[in-house]
Amino acid sequence: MSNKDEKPILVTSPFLPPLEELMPYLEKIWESRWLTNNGQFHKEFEQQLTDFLDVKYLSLFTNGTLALITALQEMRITGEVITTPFSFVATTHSLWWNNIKPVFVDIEPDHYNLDVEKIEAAITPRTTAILPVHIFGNPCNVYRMQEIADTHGLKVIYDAAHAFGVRVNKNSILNFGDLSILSFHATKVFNTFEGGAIICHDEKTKKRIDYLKNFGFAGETTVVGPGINSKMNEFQAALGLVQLKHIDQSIKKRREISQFYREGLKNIDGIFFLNDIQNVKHNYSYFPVLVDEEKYGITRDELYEKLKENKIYGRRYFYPLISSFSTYKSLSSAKKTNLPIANQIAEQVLCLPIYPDLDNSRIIELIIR
Ligand code: T4K
Repeated sequence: MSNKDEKPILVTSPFLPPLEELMPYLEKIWESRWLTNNGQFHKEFEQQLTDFLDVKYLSLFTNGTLALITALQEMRITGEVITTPFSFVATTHSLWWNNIKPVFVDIEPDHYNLDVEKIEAAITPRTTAILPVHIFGNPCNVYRMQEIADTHGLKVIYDAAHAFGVRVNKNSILNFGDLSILSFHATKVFNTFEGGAIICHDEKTKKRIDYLKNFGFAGETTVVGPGINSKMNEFQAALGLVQLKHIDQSIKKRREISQFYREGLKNIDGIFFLNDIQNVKHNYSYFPVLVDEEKYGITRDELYEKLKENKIYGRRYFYPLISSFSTYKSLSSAKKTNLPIANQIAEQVLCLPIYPDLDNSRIIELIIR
């Protein structure tokens, strides 16, 4: 087959269950005319997801960004927050929406997460929290992070948008820190078209989060704060219930595709990829590689273009760094000299396509040649 006839391969392709599995749920929604505001499917999905993820309390949201913004509000975070520049821009935007100053700290070169050993130097009297990201689903150093937070009296809110189902030493990654947020966007391992959640560890906190996502209502006539509307609707919740039946299989297939990539790319000079970490259950949400121009012979951007010419659309997540966007680049912590590793990784990273039914052999062949 000529290149012209090849079907494009995008960086991801959302998993969708067979439509007939969803239809009975839609019929129920149509019958009941209960479309949103803590409906039956919302209740069921919230409970099933809490059990599936092995967490204590979880509140569903309409997307991950509103979950992040609300998580910061719930903890009453103000002043300065230490965060990573190597993430999707929504992480830092959630601070901006709360009038909080982001303070960027560099990442570590092994898994591209916030470098815990560089956090203390960035703490000031105005620092109130740390907002780390389990980037590409790889866990941050959660134990050391907590030690630092405890020493300095800081909250930790994890952006776990990539970390659905990830476990460390058999414990859900979502059980660390004060709060964690998830995203169920179309491009994520687990999707409800759009969607998200906040995970917390006690009932009172969940109650307040539930008020905040519903305009601050704590009863028919009581408003306890300036809440927003970030409720998940019944359609999203119904889809979530059906998706949950397929998620284990879906992650298993992603794992096989990751292994195939690793096998195929292992002897290529100048192409680096991440291996599984001992005692971590991964979700294989992304397959980032680093391109070393000197060893591989062409730059990351040249490889990106070459794949594109062959209708393979990898993505340079997360380039450019958040710290280089106009909203944030004037911050003193955004300087390149403060973030050498993040700048280097952002120049070299390319996320290769990964999704359950992908045949990645052509991608590997193109990278080898
Ligand atoms: N924190 C982190 C660390 C995040 O990564 C994200 C979101 C958030 C917070 C915020 O969570 P949400 O508010 O989104 O729930 C995408 C997603 O829009 C975004 O959700 C995600 N991170 C980010 C990493 O990726 P783009 O700008 O790359 O999306 P887009 O439209 O270019 O799509 C990417 C690829 O996926 C394309 O090749 C096409 C394919 N695709 C996309 C959609 C929407 C499909 O095949 N079907 C689809 O429906 O941001």
